[in-house]
Amino acid sequence: MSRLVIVSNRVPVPEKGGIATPAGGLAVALKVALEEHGGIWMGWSGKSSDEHEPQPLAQLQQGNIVYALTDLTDTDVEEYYHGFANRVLWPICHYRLDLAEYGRKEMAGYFRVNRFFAHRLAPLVESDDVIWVHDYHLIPLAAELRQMGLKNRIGFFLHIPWPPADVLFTMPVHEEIMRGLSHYDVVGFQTDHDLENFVGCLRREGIGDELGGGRFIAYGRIFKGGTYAIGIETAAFAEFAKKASTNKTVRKARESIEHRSLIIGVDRLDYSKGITQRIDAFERFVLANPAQQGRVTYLQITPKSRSEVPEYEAMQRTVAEQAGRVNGALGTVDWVPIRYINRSVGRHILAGLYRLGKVGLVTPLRDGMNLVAKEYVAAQDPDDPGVLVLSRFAGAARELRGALLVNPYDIEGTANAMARALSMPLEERKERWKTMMAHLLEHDVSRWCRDFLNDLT
Ligand code: ADQ
Repeated sequence: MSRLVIVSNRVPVPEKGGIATPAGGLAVALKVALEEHGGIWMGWSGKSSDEHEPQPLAQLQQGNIVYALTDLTDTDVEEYYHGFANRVLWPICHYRLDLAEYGRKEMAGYFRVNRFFAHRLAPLVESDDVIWVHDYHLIPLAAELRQMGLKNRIGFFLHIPWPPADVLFTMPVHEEIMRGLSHYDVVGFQTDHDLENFVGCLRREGIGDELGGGRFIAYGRIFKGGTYAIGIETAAFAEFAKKASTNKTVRKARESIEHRSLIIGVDRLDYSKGITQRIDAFERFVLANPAQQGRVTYLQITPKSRSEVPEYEAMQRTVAEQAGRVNGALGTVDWVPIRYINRSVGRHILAGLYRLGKVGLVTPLRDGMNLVAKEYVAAQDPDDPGVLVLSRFAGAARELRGALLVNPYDIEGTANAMARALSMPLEERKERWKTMMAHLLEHDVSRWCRDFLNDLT
């Protein structure tokens, strides 16, 4: 394969000695692919100013990889990033049309910034480079690059869900979004449900159809559409978790839990993650199982995300108040039922904490994949694995058949699953874990990357 050009909204620029933390498997896998082929990783620098003309593209060379970062103007960030990407596409793709806020300015800003990205990227691209665009911020990028005459292979991968036609079509510019996708050579989704929804969108308004063999036609263009479930760096993460048991923070956590069983939840603070429903379910579980009072600790680690957005600030307060209320109602002088932590923790510590958890609670209302579910499984002790309680609305539920699947809207059902998980016999836990781990080892993030690039090239 010739050079690879990756484009994503944000870029994990390496710090001295490695990639900036927190470095998820995704950053690592893409960096490996870039090192193999040489190339460019382009995106927003995260900086903005009130200047009309942003600074020239900053380029940082590391071995055979160039990191190319562009600043944006304050207006761009407000309209493209906060406005359209996060207040329209994010809620719509998570089936929350009640939360979508349409504004003509924001929609125009989204397409304008994509055009701007294309103009900054095009001069760096050579004719046989392969371009891989990531996620919902950049759907119209291929159309803009084609407009400028680029004939390169261009692929797109959507990390979040793709909604059904009735949800997508509430968005005034859905037609432009669908048209934008048709300019790629490969359009990748996380699961078969997302792909089905996409086909439904094509057919509903007679925009296009499936041609068979994974090929699609829309707006007169033929492209490939497929599912590429993203994975984690399974073997490395398992090793991480094993070693983390000697880590000071992990040891302290283990000691502080004492004889209690640990239930663990780890999520970015976002309404899609179902955190308030989960706390309700935990409260229900404790009330319905008096024998568990004082014998279980629920640790919820939730770093702030997008904290500059007022809705997220409000969400943070709501969750903190809710955890406080449950602790006040159920706690005793020597037992705090919920420990709520509002910050990011290092990956090795996270791995160690997952391993301490008898139950991993991953109950998003809707999620493209959910890597936490996969990390929890990979971190378990094979001789005494914990149980994954997983929302059926996470993409990961299509693969992790050994999990206890729940409907996160059904508070009582989720509470019952917690009780079942905590009382599950060792043999059953091992059996369930083994099937999930075997799957994750085979379908890790490197394979995801290879599969997508094979189809694209
Ligand atoms: P996210 O919505 O961010 O990703 P997820 O897949 O769970 O969701 O990934 C979160 C990552 O952040 C995990 O690797 C996790 O370890 C890490 N993380 C979470 N809380 C942390 C904390 N407190 N400290 C440190 N690290 C923490 C989007 C989509 C998902 C999709 C991914 C990848 O929304 O559905 O799975 O992209 O495609």
